Amino acid sequence: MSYAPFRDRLVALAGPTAQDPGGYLEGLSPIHDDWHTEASRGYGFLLFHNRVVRNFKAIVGPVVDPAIEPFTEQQFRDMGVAPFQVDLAGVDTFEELVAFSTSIESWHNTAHMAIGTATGTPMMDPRQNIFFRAFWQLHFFIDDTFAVTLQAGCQGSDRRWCRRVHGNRSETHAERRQPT
Ligand SMILES: [Cu+2]
Repeated sequence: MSYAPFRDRLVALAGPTAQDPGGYLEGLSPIHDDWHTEASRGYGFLLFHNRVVRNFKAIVGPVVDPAIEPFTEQQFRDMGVAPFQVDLAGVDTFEELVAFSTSIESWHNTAHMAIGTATGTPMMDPRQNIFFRAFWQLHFFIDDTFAVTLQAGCQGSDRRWCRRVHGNRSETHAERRQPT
């Protein structure tokens, strides 16, 4: 899977910049740009952004005032973004996770465009958008949604994708709470 080298780059970045929020964002910029030119991403879309968001919350979050909150449904609507509608309770097999990742990624592409237009931020440029609040508000929302499906996947009868994620040594907070 194409995600692994990116995971390694993110891990290598987060260590030395743990006390350097500006350095973390500067280092993330080219990694994020490379990621978005990667051809087949599959559910790596969720894993990549999950790690990016986790690192951001730990390294940059504490120095951002006011704190960044995920966009609400109403805020999405006000920017012309149709709310993301998938029954998350149904996402508890590996195949469903992949389908969920693909569908939220394509929704997120449309959202990037509309939010860029509504806020005047360069949301379509992966090198620049990470420096803007709107990017993180969108990705906090997506990551919260991912966390719900991780719970469902780890608790469901088909736990393959839970293990598959472990197989790539890509732990998530939900997995750490509920190791398989
Ligand atoms: Cu994005």
